[in-house]
Amino acid sequence: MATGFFDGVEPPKFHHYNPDEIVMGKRMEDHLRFAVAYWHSFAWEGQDPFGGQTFQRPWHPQDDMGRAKLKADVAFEMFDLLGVPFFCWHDADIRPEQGSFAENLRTLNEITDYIGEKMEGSKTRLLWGTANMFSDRRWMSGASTNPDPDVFAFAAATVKSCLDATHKLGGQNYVLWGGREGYETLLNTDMGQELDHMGRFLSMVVDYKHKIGFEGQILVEPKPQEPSKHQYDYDAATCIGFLRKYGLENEVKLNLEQGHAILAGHSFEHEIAVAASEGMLGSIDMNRNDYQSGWDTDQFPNNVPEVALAYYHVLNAGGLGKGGTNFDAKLRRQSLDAQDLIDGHAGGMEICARGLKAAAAMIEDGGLNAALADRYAGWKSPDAQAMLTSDLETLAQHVLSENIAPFPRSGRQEALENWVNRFV
Ligand code: XLS
Ligand code: NI
Ligand code: NI
Repeated sequence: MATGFFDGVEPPKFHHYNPDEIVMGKRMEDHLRFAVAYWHSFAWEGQDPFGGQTFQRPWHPQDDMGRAKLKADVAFEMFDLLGVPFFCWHDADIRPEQGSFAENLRTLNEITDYIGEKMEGSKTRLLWGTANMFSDRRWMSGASTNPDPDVFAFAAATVKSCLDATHKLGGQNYVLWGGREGYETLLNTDMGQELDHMGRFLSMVVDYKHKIGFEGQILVEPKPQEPSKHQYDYDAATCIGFLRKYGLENEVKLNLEQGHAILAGHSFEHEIAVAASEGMLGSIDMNRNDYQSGWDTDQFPNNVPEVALAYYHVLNAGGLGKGGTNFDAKLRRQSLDAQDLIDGHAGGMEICARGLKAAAAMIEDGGLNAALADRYAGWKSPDAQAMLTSDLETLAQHVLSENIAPFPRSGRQEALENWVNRFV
């Protein structure tokens, strides 16, 4: 029975997103793998640092199983309206908040059974599940990095329950984002010990994944700060170093978010290129930050050239694989209507479709990749390759005996930027 929440709403009219259109030999839907983020669309009540809820949905407040089920009913109505193939959740988004671990575990099991039944009547699948280990006050000093061993244990129990639930619902990935895994002041923080605990914790997650036969990817999500002053998973490069240090580089990949890249002082394509160069691109959280405010404003994307460059690097890396494009994006708190939820997502899907098509056109045109290959062409010669296994003395001798005098060549940045402009 319909909830009535979307009564009178105009369904999305797509001009660019066409799930069945073939792009570089693959359906557009299979490239983009869109997901709705349960937390922004259904759990967030519209609060900001200066004011309380603005949305007042019929399923708020979120402390009751009946309302949690209504929320799930509305969520699946929206998934169907949008035709999205995936969704994502934190435990705290889907179950009612009722206090003790045992009670929250019981309600998590009940609501994920309910969601599993809804999935049987829907084409929408679970892209990833995750644990909210940042909102409740117990996490204020961290989850796996908390100085209190009881919180470490609580975090282990929490992730176990969320990995079990993700597995039960056929999730294709499991994400860990450490919003409180960091510090407010170094005066009270033993950073080395906290990093060791975080590494050990992640190893336990990987061990448990194998034990239960979960075939999805384990992903960590970099973000430099907010809510903590400094977060250990600062950016893609920092995460990769961390994973290597704890021997997890073949077990864990990255979930990269546009807004987090900006907070770290990078572009989104920089983060994608860093992960791709190490074979660690797992999935993406698509949103944008306000470039003036400096917060993680989690807005729906609306800049085609930026999105196109992101997908250009995704496509060059071989695509998203088991990952997807999760709209980790929320409405503005004045956008109160059910229609706004549809318009926000539909707009994001359109922008991503345009970005994907532009990226594919750039790849099919081949001009950029040809210019790149040309720039490094000198390294194709056997003599140049031999230098890489040589040594400083031999190379110094080579420069002297051949009278080597390098001749600088243009990097052609303007021409390449003009080239991109033809497609976006
Ligand atoms: C917050 C993060 C969060 C993760 C999931 O900034 O983006 O939403 O994606 O915990
Ligand atoms: Ni974020
Ligand atoms: Ni995110």
